[in-house]
Amino acid sequence: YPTEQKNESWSFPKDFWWGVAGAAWQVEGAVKAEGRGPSVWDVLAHRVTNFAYENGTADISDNHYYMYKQDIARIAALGVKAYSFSISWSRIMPFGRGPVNQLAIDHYNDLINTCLEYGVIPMATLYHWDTPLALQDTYGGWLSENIVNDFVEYARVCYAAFGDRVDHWFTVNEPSVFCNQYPLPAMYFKNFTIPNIQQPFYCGHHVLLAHSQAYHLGTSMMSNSTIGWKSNGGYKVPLTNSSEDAEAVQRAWDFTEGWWSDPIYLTGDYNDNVKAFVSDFLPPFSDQQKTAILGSADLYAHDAYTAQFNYAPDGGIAACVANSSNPLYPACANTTFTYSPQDGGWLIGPASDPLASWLYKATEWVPPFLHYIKDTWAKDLPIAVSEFGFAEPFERQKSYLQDILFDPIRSSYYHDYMRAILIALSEGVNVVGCLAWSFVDNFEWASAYGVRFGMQYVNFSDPELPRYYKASFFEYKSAFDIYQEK
Ligand code: GBH
Repeated sequence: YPTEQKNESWSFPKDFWWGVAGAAWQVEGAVKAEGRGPSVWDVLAHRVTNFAYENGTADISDNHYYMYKQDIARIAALGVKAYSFSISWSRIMPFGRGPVNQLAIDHYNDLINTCLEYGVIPMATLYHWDTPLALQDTYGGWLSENIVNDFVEYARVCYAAFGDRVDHWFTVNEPSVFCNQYPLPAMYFKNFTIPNIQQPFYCGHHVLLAHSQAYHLGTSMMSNSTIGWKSNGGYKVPLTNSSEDAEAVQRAWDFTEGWWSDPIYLTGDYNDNVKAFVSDFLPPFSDQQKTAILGSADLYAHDAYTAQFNYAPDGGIAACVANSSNPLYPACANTTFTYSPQDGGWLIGPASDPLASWLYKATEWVPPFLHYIKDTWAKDLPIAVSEFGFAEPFERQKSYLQDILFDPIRSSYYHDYMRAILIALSEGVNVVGCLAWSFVDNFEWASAYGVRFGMQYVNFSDPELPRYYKASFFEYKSAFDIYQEK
């Protein structure tokens, strides 16, 4: 590599949380251990044929439930400052509500204490998609307003048990992803009579209510807490400079980040595009609900992986309407991740892999993206990149260990992404931390073990599940160390 000149005007602030992230269902395994109740994902993986790649399950996955001490030791050995994990709701409350499972409390207590012993800041997400199956079966999970109280009670148990040592909380991970997962496959889950296209929006409504109440509860129970939620999406670039494509970009913002961020940071209510779409079937938020939603976050946390092009559908809105889809809905804001002549040469990554076609290394868009988040929603609040990461193309997974461990595309992603954060910082965007997804290869939802995001390789064929650092972990470390304020 050519030697780079250090840019003396760049630095990561002293208290910048340079960290890594994971999520309960993707890394823990031990799905039947110590009183855990099932979640919807256990059913999706076990019962729905081909729902997960090669019908993989997360029954064992990384076995992090038992290997967390060594996992924390291995990240601490590289100087990692923060570990963002999620708590499994159906471990804490096997039925989603009612009895609390003390073994699960003991488990997360020990995980948190281990972080603290190693000087790693623990950051907890309450919900990363693993809805307790009992709640889905009883009332349809997030489709029902009943989940609001149950989520808040679950949050109360977690704050009471862990809030003396955990200051950083996220309520929900990426609601536009898990809400768009509704309807769940009808054969295996009760069909809750709400029309399919409306289901994501019922889910979203209850997420905003549950999040906002859990936020206020946490603020009242803990004195030093920082509580947020994790947004997702990516920088949206108009494919051409036509006004139709500009409108498509706006629709795309409105139905991803804006669906949540406009209520939480701007108005307490949906943006006009979402409102117009949902007004036929959803009750409006009451004034009291709006007041609770507005301002219910101490930071703007974004899982910001990539960028995308958006463009109006062929034939424009008229064609969308003719196809009887609502012109406001994102179906009328087409998204492409494909290489485009104006993209400045995004490096082909797993986008060439059918299992991760959404992911390009588009780090040149990170500074404008962070500015957009600041100008549009965060304003004076801190911004965190609460997940970012890259999967090497699928072909490499099947090749030799030395190829897997030397992961140049992921390495260059982390290198360039860290530079992009430095640029944004130097331009006055208050980025307080970044959390790399992920510290180990893990169960990548529908892509199961077919797509690997880890900065550590895990040999899933070896019952000991050994971890091996990949080159990208060291790249991530040096990209931080060089610019860390001493
Ligand atoms: C994160 O989501 C998740 O929080 C984490 O659990 C996951 O492991 C990680 O990303 C890596 O994927 O295939 O075109 O339908 C990132 C946001 C939203 C990106 C859904 C992929 C599917 C796009 N993800 N999206 S597409």
